[in-house]
Amino acid sequence: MSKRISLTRYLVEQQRVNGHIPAQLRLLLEVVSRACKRISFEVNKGALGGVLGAAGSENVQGEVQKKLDIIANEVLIEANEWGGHLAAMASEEMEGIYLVPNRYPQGEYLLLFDPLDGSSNIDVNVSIGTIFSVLEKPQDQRGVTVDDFLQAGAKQVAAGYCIFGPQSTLALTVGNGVAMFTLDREQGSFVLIEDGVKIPEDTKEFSINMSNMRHWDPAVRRYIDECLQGEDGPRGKNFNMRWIASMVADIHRILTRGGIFMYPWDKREPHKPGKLRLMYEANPMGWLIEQAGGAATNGRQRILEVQPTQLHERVSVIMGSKNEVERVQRYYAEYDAEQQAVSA
Ligand code: AHM
Ligand code: MG
Repeated sequence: MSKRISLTRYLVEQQRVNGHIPAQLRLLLEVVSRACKRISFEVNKGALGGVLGAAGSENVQGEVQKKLDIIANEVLIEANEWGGHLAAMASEEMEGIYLVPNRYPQGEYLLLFDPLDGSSNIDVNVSIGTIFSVLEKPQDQRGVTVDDFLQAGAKQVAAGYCIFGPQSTLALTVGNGVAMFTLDREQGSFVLIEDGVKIPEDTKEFSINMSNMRHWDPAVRRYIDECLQGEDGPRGKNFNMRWIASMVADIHRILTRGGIFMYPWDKREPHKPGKLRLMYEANPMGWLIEQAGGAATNGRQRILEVQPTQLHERVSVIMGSKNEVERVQRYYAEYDAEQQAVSA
């Protein structure tokens, strides 16, 4: 039998052998993975654990919270607040930042998470997941404020997600490629299933909510129109479509077999740059995708270079197989150039 490598061993190797992560970050990622394990067990109980359904509350963005959104948020906070690795946390489900109480030791990191992404899928037994991102606390003596969190995605020191599907699988990057670990429920530990994950540069699969087609801008319409024309169109090949409505599940598929994922700006709420959140969704997923050889853009700028101006900032998202993402970016550039020419 081939040797099984646990997440614990992988992290120790990242610290000792490759010198890639400090001990504090390794320990923090251990705690996050333990929280993911607990969330996985809660998700698995479903109706038997009384965890399904709405909680009767709304989060800061006015979205209905599910019981499991709240449970997952609490699990992540409880697991992380006393460990001594963190200074503060921020969550899609909380309005402000959560400072580690001063009765606990303070650490040097900031943890951001979407405790349970794909909430609309919780009650229908479709894959959902936890997404997380780790930043360093800026080095000064002040207490932590929201401003400390407003760092571009390129500053992340770790990012990942845990998908709760037929298997619970954790994907992680510390800037040294992407590794995936599946939860062995009998042993209670995450076991390495793939290291050096690579996304094919080309794809025949796109992922977008087609019901929003009439609201898209012309660059996105052009790209999807061409895909839909298949062999008879300019792309000269047939495309397949998948939309799970859980970003974690769509990105997991793309890390596994390639594809392009898009949740672009659209006209329904024109003042918002997009639906998805920069700090909890786009940044961690964008870094994973780049670390696996893919690309991530908002159409006009690399996602990891977008400077956040608020905690719950939203962003237009286009990420996945490199050549397809670059094509969409080119369509944006061509459209912008046409518009400029018209107005000149
Ligand atoms: P959530 O974090 O509230 O679950 O929202 C994010 C989700 C993504 O996982 C998914 O890609 C998208 O929203 C689906 O949106 P839609 O229902 O508009 O297709
Ligand atoms: Mg969510």
